[in-house]
Amino acid sequence: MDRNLGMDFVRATEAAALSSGRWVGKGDRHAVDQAACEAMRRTLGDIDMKGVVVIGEGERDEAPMLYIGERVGKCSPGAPKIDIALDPLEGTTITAKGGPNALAVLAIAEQGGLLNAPDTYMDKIAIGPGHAPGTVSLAASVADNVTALARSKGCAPAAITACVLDRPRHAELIAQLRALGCGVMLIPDGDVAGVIATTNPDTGIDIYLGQGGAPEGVLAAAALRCVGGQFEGRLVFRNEDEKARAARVGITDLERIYSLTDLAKGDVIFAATGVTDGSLLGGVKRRPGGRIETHSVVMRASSGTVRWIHGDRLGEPPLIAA
Ligand code: FBP
Repeated sequence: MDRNLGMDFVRATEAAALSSGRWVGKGDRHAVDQAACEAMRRTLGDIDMKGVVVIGEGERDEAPMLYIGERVGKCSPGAPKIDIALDPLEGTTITAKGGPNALAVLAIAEQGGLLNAPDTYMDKIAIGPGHAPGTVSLAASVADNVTALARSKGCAPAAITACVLDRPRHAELIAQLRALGCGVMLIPDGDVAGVIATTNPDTGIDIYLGQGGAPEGVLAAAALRCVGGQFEGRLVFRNEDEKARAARVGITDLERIYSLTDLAKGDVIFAATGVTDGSLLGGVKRRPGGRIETHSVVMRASSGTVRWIHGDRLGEPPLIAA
């Protein structure tokens, strides 16, 4: 990518956040998701690129827009070919309930740079930067990973705090962590923010563990490619239909453990805008007098640049029906 497209793409996450931000706490999952999708799609259409959605709202027959394989952008001659992984609203339920850590998020790479992950679960493990390569791995036990991380941090295993999605499937994992004396921060949703939280000492989160969406795994890996840290993912298949989804995107090794660069390689750009307040970004704030504040971040792997953008606009963007 010769041109830094980051600022173009952060406009797309900002548009999605502004639109879905109108629906925070209103209990309507469908409306909030639709508002985010429509706004992101419209903004992507204004970017001069030949874009292909490789991770999106679902397969073509199940998603009306931003489906896997959809072509987006102005597509003028000579425009760069870009693969896009997106989630216009990461945390639909959170937003509908007015909870924390909902994000509009996307990652881009040159053609072939992002794993075309099927819509299945993924086992994930992530830690922040500053540790020897391979400090943690999905191939190791929970106890070995926590012990290795504690050794690298120069603390006791009991001083480690893990972030885990609050789901019944994680009961055994949580019990193992608590048996080691670890703190367990349970999040209701939003594991992209949970993974990225490991890179920010202010969050107090040392390690992310557990099963979440595979598409969200690719998005989180793209962010870690830019800011540093370690991540591994392994797809989880619950039935034959999910295996068929993997086959359709060319995945044959169903046991494979994916490294950070297997998931997001080359010159990756990651952009996100907060919808509700969270550990990564503040949410959309509509102020008296018609001012609207947004908080975004855009990062690029090749330069290591991280730009924090505090947006302040007067007046609403055009209303998109939801
Ligand atoms: P949505 O944006 O689709 O609501 O996803 C939120 C999320 O919590 C992700 O962050 C996470 O990866 C996934 O759902 C976990 O799935 P499940 O809710 O089925 O456990």
